[in-house]
Amino acid sequence: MLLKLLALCLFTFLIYVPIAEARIRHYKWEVKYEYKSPDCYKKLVITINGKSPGPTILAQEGDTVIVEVTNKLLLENLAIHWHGIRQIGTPWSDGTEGVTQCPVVPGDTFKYQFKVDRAGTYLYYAHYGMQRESGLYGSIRVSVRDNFTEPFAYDYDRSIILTDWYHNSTYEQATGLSSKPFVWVGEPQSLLIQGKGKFNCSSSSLTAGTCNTSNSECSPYAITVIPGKTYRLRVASLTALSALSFQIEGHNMTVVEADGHYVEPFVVKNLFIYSGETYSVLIKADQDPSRNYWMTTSVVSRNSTTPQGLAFLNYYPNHPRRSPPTVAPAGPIWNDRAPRLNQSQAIKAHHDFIVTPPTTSDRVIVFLNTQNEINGYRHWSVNNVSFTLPHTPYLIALKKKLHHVFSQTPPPEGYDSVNYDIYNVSKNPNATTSNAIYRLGFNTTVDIILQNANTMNVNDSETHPWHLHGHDFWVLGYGKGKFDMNKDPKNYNLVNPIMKNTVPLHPYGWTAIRFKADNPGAWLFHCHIEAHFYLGMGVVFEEGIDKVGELPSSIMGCGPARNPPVQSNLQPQTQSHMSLDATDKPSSIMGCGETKGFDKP
Ligand SMILES: *[C@@H]1O[C@H](CO)[C@@H](O)[C@H](O)[C@H]1NC(C)=O
Ligand SMILES: *[C@@H]1O[C@H](CO)[C@@H](O)[C@H](O)[C@H]1NC(C)=O
Ligand SMILES: *[C@@H]1O[C@H](CO)[C@@H](O)[C@H](O)[C@H]1NC(C)=O
Ligand SMILES: *[C@@H]1O[C@H](CO)[C@@H](O)[C@H](O)[C@H]1NC(C)=O
Ligand SMILES: *[C@@H]1O[C@H](CO)[C@@H](O)[C@H](O)[C@H]1NC(C)=O
Ligand SMILES: *[C@@H]1O[C@H](CO)[C@@H](O)[C@H](O)[C@H]1NC(C)=O
Ligand SMILES: *[C@@H]1O[C@H](CO)[C@@H](O)[C@H](O)[C@H]1NC(C)=O
Ligand SMILES: *[C@@H]1O[C@H](CO)[C@@H](O)[C@H](O)[C@H]1NC(C)=O
Ligand SMILES: *[C@@H]1O[C@H](CO)[C@@H](O)[C@H](O)[C@H]1NC(C)=O
Ligand SMILES: *[C@@H]1O[C@H](CO)[C@@H](O)[C@H](O)[C@H]1NC(C)=O
Ligand SMILES: *[C@@H]1O[C@H](CO)[C@@H](O)[C@H](O)[C@H]1NC(C)=O
Ligand SMILES: *[C@@H]1O[C@H](CO)[C@@H](O)[C@H](O)[C@H]1NC(C)=O
Ligand SMILES: [Cu+2]
Repeated sequence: MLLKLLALCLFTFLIYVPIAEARIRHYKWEVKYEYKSPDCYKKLVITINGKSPGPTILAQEGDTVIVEVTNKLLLENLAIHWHGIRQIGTPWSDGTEGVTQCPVVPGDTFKYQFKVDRAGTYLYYAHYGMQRESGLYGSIRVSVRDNFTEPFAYDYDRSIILTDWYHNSTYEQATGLSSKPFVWVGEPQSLLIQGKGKFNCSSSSLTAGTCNTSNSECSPYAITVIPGKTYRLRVASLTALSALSFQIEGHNMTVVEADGHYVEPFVVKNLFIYSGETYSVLIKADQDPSRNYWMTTSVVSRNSTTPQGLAFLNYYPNHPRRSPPTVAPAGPIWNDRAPRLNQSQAIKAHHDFIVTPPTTSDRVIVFLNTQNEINGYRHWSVNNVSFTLPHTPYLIALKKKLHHVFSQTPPPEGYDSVNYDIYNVSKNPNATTSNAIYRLGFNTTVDIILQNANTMNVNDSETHPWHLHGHDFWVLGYGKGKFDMNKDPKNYNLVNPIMKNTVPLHPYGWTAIRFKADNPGAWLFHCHIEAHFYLGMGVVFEEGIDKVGELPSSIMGCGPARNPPVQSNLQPQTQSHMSLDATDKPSSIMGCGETKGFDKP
């Protein structure tokens, strides 16, 4: 125990270096596998400094965050994505393996450095294969500038992350998904709230010692509240598969923030939340204080067998482990789509914080979301193309003009909307795999229409949460059925659209978004469901590659020789600018495929 504490002290430290207003938040993380029992079932979990969820990054708007990550996974590569952070001027720190960097190989230390330029609720997690669902994730909470007043008031600020949890390893899952016949991952065994859930250990035949409901690691998560106080609860979802409904028994929630943007407040009894989304809700501890209340998550959009996720809202001074005297309220009907679409449409920018979108766009790309088969292997695709990552990350390939390392045939801008029946099972025999990308004119305005369709099962269409790296986009609208290019754009919300980085595509529906291609780099846009992206549901956008600063050469490559020692005496000038020509650049994004040893001094 003492040794563990000492190790923690050595690896967990935080330095505040004041530079005028902005500061540097410096973290050192050690990532490894450990046996944990988050839902009472013992399995290997990826931890950061011994924890899953990992430490919360606390910063203030304008600060620079530096995270030095040491990969102690022994046999597995690593990359960490900073979800919602646009990485303006630091596209090499996006942490997207295959797009912006080579993986961090076991034993290596990688230094991520970026500016958190906007207050809000963000996330981080592994972005290598399906690694995220092994437990490497956490919150980033960026507070407002000192003299800034938010459009709502609260007494305390809390963060929770909602996940789903599988007992099979990512290796077992990836093997099944990549096999013929296809083995689907199935519904998760549990739902976790801030890394804690409860599996019914007696419900299946388990080896003795692998599942114990008395294990303190799986006692329900509790948020303690003081009667009468108002809490800002930052709720995020990082599920591998499930769309969720989050609810607090007896307490309404006022939605005030979404993906780092202030929302025109509205009250909900339950919050629908999709993987990759973050919300802040306000709750008032104004109920009978003599008892505790249930906080629940329930799967929606899938006919799931997974039991509800349970946590407690603990009214002080009741014991935090004291179970509420009631039966946990059931979630909404899983296949009732109307309230989900309604909530999506209800999210508008706060009237004092509207960022007006450009009224027209320069390019419209339609993405038909389907499930396909290619040579008998199951895939997910957009416009019949199932995306694969090249061996050389795009950012490096593009910057170094290594055009032969990925397909130069432009991917389709749309699909045959006249003849395609989105309600019927489509076998899509012509689906192909490709690693081609969309090249966007720098600073142009781009519209993306996400179009949903039937899967390969009769009467089945999934919810796909789409996440864009490097940008926030305006959410112009949602609709049912097939998007009508002549009619639907007339109803776009150009008045007060919310800006987000993750948006759901509802079953058999469409979602329209708009963004400015003004952040030089290569950016992934993908479904946030682990298995769907793993099997091809994603695309990459390139914009302004010529404006990307010289890619780092000091840390090119994946071995320690190409990883120079980390500078400890960071110069305020260099750090606060994060400029493209700074000398302290992470060349550690290079070092696999053809970039190995590239530009080596
Ligand atoms: C906020 O503080 C910064 C520096 O701390 C100052 O430059 C700025 O003028 C202040 N803004 C307001 C509105 O007070
Ligand atoms: C879990 O892994 C086992 C192999 O260990 C495999 O037989 C089983 O099909 C997997 N289950 C799912 C749902 O993927
Ligand atoms: C757990 O599973 C057992 C066996 O299926 C069942 O009898 C019991 O009711 C379950 N317990 C809970 C809390 O669901
Ligand atoms: C389950 O865990 C409790 C608490 O740690 C322990 O007392 C008990 O012996 C364990 N049961 C089994 C079957 O391992
Ligand atoms: C929650 O909101 C509903 C509808 O506005 C209202 O009827 C109910 O009384 C509210 N509940 C609480 C506990 O405030
Ligand atoms: C949902 O699944 C259950 C079995 O788990 C099945 O009995 C039921 O018919 C399904 N509902 C629908 C609407 O498909
Ligand atoms: C739609 O959402 C609004 C805002 O949350 C709510 O007031 C209204 O009751 C909802 N309507 C339905 C039919 O769910
Ligand atoms: C995808 O394949 C289907 C079925 O073969 C076809 O109807 C559709 O037009 C194709 N879409 C594209 C973009 O090629
Ligand atoms: C689905 O397609 C099949 C043939 O591929 C056709 O027989 C059937 O009528 C279609 N169903 C609907 C609802 O359009
Ligand atoms: C598949 O593609 C080939 C040539 O590219 C075309 O002739 C054929 O009609 C396509 N089939 C379908 C079902 O779309
Ligand atoms: C980008 O476009 C806007 C107009 O939409 C223009 O004001 C701005 O100067 C452009 N920026 C660059 C870097 O070209
Ligand atoms: C299709 O599925 C929906 C829910 O997903 C269900 O409400 C509906 O009854 C189903 N229709 C048929 C024809 O099975
Ligand atoms: Cu998906």
